[in-house]
Amino acid sequence: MDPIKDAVKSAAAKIADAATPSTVPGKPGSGTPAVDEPTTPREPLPPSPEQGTPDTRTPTGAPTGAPPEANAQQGAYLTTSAGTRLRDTDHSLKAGPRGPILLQDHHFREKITHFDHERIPERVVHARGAGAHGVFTSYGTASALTRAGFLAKDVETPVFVRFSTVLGSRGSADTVRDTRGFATKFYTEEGNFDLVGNNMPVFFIQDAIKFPDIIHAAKWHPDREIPQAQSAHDTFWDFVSLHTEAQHHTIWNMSDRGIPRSYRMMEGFGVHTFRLVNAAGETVLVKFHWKPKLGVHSLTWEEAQLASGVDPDFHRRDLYDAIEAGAFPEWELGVQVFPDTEEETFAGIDLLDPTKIVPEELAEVQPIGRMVLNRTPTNFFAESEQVAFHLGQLPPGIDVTNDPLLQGRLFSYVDTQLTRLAGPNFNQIPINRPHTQVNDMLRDGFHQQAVHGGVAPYRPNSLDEGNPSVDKKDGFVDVPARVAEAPKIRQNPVSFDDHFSQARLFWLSMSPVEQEHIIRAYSFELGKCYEQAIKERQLRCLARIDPLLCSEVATALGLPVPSPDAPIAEVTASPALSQVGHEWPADGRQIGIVAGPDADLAVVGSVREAVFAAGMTPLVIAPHGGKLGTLDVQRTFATARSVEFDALLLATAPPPAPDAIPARDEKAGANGNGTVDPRVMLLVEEAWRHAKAIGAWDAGTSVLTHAGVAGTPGVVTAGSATEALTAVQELLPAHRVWQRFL
Ligand code: HDE
Repeated sequence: MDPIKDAVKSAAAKIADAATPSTVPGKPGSGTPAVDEPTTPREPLPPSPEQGTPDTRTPTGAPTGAPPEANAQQGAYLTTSAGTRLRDTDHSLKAGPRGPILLQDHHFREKITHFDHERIPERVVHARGAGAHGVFTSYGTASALTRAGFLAKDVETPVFVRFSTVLGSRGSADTVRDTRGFATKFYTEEGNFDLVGNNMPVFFIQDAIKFPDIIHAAKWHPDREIPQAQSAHDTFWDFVSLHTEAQHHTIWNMSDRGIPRSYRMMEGFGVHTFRLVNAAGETVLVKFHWKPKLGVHSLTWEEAQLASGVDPDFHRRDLYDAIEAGAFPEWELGVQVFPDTEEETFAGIDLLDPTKIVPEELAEVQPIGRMVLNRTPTNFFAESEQVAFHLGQLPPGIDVTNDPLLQGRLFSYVDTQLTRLAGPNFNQIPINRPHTQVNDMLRDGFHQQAVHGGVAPYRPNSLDEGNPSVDKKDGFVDVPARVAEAPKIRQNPVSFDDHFSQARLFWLSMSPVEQEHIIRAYSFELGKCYEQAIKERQLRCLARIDPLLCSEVATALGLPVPSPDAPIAEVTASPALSQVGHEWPADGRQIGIVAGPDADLAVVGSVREAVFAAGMTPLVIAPHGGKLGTLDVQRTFATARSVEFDALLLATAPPPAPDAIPARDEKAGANGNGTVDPRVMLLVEEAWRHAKAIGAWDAGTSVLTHAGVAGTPGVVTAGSATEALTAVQELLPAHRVWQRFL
């Protein structure tokens, strides 16, 4: 049995008798717009089927029973914010048609005043991000370790996840080289649990007091406010080369992990060590890991740069489109478990040092549950922007350790919301409302949503007959961990002094092609620095990590190769850190299909449906927009760039289209051979350069010959569309045709 052939056959049958072939994601609204302006009053449109909203809870966590639409605007008519219907919102109230606007125009003033205050401060870090709703299902495998109810067997917990970059402003590009945030809010029945992690398991600093320093260094220069959203500049390298505990995180950023292909293809890490406590009061130390179902994959550096211009919303769009297409992003949550000993070390690794990992080969990641993201937000601001994560939101059964980075974060995450969300009541915003009863004795403050009853928000009280009580049985457990007797001192443990051994471990764990990418990343970033002293200082750090890495980057910079000023650490590699050499599902991948009027359009239609049937998204690329026969065109030769596609299929060799002239489209200036449209040639060359699978049939195969790529690895010259698609599908699980990079 051949599933692709079957899919092609059944899709072909479907196309033959159906008027509604599958549609690609990206529909902007839930309605169908008419060309003429609609004039008949109607109720607001419902959300699109893939959209979710915050649960309809009161500010104090009670279910309201209202449908999700109750969160949104009501009624068919335009009103003031106080609900009065309006006759006109197009003209201000003036003293005659040519007169000044009257101060009495309360509608004008309300409309403009509210508009003037639409923006709130963006996050100090992680300003650029995107969120989605989902559900976490626990396997129960952690229930012996923790009393947390949501980790008991088969318990389902709603979640909201926000992914982000760290350095850029809200409007910056998604695909810059940076760490990514991976913050999850579990709405558990014992209160919200916020697991606020990153896509890298280590951090730049060991002590929270250094956070403003690293961020001031990594963000733009304060005089010119450049560069935006990248670390390739003097202040970043100045800091990390001096404050060498940053070197381990820095090499992660310089690796392919710094430019993920998709949020769906990122690992997540809690970074710090946490303490779990079970019903018997027994404790273990753990590190949290999110493992993506689709594997960990990255863009190439050139793709990342192109995407920043062609589609700055690359990761956002990918997340939303995947959910809309039903390719729901999925992760397994796992823990590395360590005995809770007095030294708080494992295999000689200090578990309180957030610049260190414990290799998975030493402590395997044990799966404890599965998260599926299945709804996009209905309103970006209300959900992704107003969601407020806080490390201190922990359910009974999960506690913190003395990691000095974690300890500082426990302060910062509430503090920052006071400005960003304008007051202390941010947990009453719909997306932050717990899905359980709230009785907190916190009162008043800006934007208070609750109407608190009673007269005694204090304890002890008798006037409210003792309400609220503390719960000595099931309440939050502060584990009575021992604190060693010690002087009060501004100092780190000695074990924190090792800044290079794990940077070397990471380097040694990479495949040759990944090492090449790291060399190039350092060369690019340091090459963008102005000051030679900073480059020389960073080269000294690289000399402590690896001689080859150091000498290759020094050569690129045109600088002498320094000798290490201390012996290079002897470490064992951790193969689990490499992204290459595994195979993963290709769900939600985007397949570009080059077609034209001369292609066999029935076959193109069948291929398109087969791609859908395989859980991926086909995008038809044609000389012009609109339709090719009965097929909808998604991209034109002028708008398509290879970065959007995970693989390319060619159904024909389209001749130059009428707009293939450089004055209209500069891309047409490249690669013209007069036979094939030059933009198609560019598409193929880029896809080839980025090591993507390419398949062609019929006249499409001649494009491969013209481009000089026929017969090279991962380029399929096929006798039929089915053969081409099958071969490309076999190549996709490896993510790229890695041989092309060697
Ligand atoms: Fe954060 N971090 N952080 N951070 N962080 C914030 O909180 C902070 C750190 C992380 O999608 C801020 O609400 C300090 C490590 C994510 O809304 C702020 C320190 C890790 C997000 C803040 C750290 C993170 C934030 C900014 C050093 C990975 C985005 C806005 C002690 C484990 C959450 C906000 C979202 C956001 C402070 C270090 C992850 C200012 C002081 C380590 C994913 O409170």
